[in-house]
Amino acid sequence: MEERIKTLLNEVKEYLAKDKKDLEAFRMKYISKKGAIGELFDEMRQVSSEQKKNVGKVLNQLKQTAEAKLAELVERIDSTSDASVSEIDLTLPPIPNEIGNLHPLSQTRYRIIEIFERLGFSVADGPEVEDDWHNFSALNFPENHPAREMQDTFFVEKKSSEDGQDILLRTHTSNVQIRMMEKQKPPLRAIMPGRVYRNEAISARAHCFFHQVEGLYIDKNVGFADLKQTIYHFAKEMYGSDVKIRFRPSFFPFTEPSAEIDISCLICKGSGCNVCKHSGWVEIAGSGMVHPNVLKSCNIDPEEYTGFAFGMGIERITMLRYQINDLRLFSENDVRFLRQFQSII
Ligand code: 2NL
Repeated sequence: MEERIKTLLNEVKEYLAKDKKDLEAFRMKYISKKGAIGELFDEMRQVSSEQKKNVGKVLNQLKQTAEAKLAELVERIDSTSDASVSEIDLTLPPIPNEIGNLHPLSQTRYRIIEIFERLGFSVADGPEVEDDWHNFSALNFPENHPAREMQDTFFVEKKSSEDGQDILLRTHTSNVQIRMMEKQKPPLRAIMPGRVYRNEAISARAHCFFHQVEGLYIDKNVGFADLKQTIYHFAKEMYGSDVKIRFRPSFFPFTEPSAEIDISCLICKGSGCNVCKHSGWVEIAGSGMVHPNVLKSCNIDPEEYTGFAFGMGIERITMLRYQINDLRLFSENDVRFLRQFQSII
């Protein structure tokens, strides 16, 4: 009998219960009145008096062990009674959280927008597939201007009738300004960021598409000094307050007078390096006073209103900002390049 009790003791100690059903089975098998322990107590009556003391001792031990085991199993199963919880292994290492970041060109675009918004400029957008009028004619490009040639512009559809128009991929975002001037009366103050296309062979310095921000300010009495001060403010915000700017005479069909804008080289601070080709200056934008013919094309009276406009390449500004030397990096989607621009935004 002592042997049977010891076997039961081991069984009890090693009993595994995974749910309430197993728990009830344990209680029925060992602890209930008709269970194994109860039966052994009944049998105690037949045990000889000299053995009673020993057998009684181990039997009581079995009873206590079984009751303690039951209490332990009840507690464990109650605390994990929600089946779904027990399936989650909290000790597993977490899946790494890979945070992405804005493309460097987007970061620059947002910074440009932020600066001009605080000067009261709104942000406007327009179509990338455009007609000849909004991309060329309204901007005072003569009929035979070289920019209209196939080798410079991507044409989507050549005009099919005398009164039809060529359809093309816009070569600048000026089309958005034209559309705005056609629709709204001055004062107008807006910037137009967007993608533009040119039929160029792809290299470190040229691509068949790039990004531009153009700006337009039309009102009564807007002069060249307003253009200069606006650009100077922009340059200081973008590149730091000790930056210098300079205007060089230039030509665009849509502005008169026109000027190219340079900033003092950020890399060598004017002493000469590769970036500024040893001149101490780098070009950041083109600008000018809106040509009277452009205002007339949009039904704005050039005797009453004047305005300035400017255009800059977002790639160029980003390359200067981060010292990037190959334009192709922006469109190759190589995460080794893109991850270097991880920031809080
Ligand atoms: C450059 C030069 C420029 C403009 C863009 C403009 C637009 C209208 C009327 C007059 Cl609707 N001008 N835009 C003016 C001067 C320069 O861009 O080098 N861009 C990258």
